[in-house]
Amino acid sequence: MVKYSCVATCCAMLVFGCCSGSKTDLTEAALIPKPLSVEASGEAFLLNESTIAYVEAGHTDLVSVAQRFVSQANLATGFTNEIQAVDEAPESGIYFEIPDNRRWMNEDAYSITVTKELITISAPGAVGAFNAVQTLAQLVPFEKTDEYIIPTGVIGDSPLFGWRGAMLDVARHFFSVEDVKRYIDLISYYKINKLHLHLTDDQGWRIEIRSWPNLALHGGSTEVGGGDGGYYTQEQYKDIVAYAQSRFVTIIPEIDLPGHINSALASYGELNGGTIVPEEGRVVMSNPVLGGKAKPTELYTGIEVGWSTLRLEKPETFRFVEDVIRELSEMTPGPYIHIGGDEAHVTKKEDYIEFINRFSDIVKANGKIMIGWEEIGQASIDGESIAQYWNNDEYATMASSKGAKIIMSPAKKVYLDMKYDSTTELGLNWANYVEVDTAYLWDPFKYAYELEPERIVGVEAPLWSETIENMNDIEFLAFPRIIAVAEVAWTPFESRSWDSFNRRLAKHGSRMQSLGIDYYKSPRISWSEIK
Ligand code: TNX
Repeated sequence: MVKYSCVATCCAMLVFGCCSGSKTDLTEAALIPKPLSVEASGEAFLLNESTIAYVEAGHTDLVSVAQRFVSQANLATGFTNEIQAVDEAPESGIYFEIPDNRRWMNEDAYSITVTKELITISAPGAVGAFNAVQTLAQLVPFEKTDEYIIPTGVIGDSPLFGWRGAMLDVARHFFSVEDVKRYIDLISYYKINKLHLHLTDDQGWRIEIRSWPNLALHGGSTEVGGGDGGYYTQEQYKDIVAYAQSRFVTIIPEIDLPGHINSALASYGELNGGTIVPEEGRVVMSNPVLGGKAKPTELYTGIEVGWSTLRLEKPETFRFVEDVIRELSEMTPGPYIHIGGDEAHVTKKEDYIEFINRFSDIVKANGKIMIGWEEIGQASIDGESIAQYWNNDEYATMASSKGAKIIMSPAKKVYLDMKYDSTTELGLNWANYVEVDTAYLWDPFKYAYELEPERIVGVEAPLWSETIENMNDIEFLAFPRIIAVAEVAWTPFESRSWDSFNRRLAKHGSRMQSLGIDYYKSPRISWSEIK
């Protein structure tokens, strides 16, 4: 009897202990991506309406980071916390500092120290402080509650990769400035810091180029399925870039060359290098051999790939490329220009190599770093260029052996346009079905064995838009897989486990719901365990 009641009491204590304790146990917090180190001290900091966010005086860039915390926490709490600059650490509240006596692993690193009275966010600069804000925002309970308890302890954090990317294809279907901004918000919550915009493809040209106005006006006038399409004016593009910058996200613009180019060939026939119309199987070539009137192609609204090409031998082609890269470089403060380079199946191999070599010179002349899909490994690229692995080990290995850096976007793992399983309505499945665990369970350094690990600079998850038309579709295919990829890019493989990720992601279900994210309720995640 005695024995029994003891067991019962102990069980009750364990259960009670676990649940009341978990709120004040920092190591139990569902943080994604998983930080480098978390130590708990078992007490509670109470966030309320009168909590003040202090910023170390003299660091104006920290003020906007503190503002981001206040507005993100507001989504959960409804509070409008005040921000003040101070000369030294306060006794209570939230304090943002850039200490000059500490060494950091990189600019993304940060630490958060939570005591009962004070939360101190330390970082080498605004980027690290912004990352800290994303972690802290995940510590603020998302469900409405009387007490916003933040567990005490210390988090020390730094990412595996500086390149934690997402790609959005705005060419196959066009997405509004508002949609792109929302995507930036959602990915930045998970510390993704690069947004690659696939701005042009056979079906649409989505960026205003003032020296070649017909590209956007005509080339942007439709999309897959024959809808209205659209394009960003230069002002709108700059607005997207500035919005991204305020979330510490770098925009990487892609102009896909020399294939995937029909929207330009339909706008300016003189660029046409002999394009095979997919449905009809006939070759359309403008300016055949000895002159003749330039003949633009028809606009295209299907989803075949690899059938269009620029014309190498015409001077107009490089005038076009120079003008486009120049205008794009002028409106892009970030250091990168992506020139595509994929699936140029109707470009002769020697022409392809010459194209890429010349693009590389043009990008460099504009002071930018060239990125291209893995196929650019065939050209004379060097250590300054970046190749984006997607499907072919051989091309990527050629790039890495020439010294190029590599971004890992294996289609079988991180293509967000792949169906989750055979029942998923949206998406394609040419590479794989990609469930959440498939997107999570891989090591970027070991995925392609021939690649030299030291060349790998990051991970990026592309979302191609052949089958998606609106923001809900984007969210359904991206979430929650993009969250898995965010952790793959931030946390070393050895420190990750599917069970832990599954448990933490389950708790992000209510958070995604509150943010209005139309996410896929994967049966592989234990959503029912949400407390
Ligand atoms: C391959 S990945 C492509 C895209 C398609 C995608 C569809 C790559 C560099 N090219 O043109 O949209 O597959 O999954």
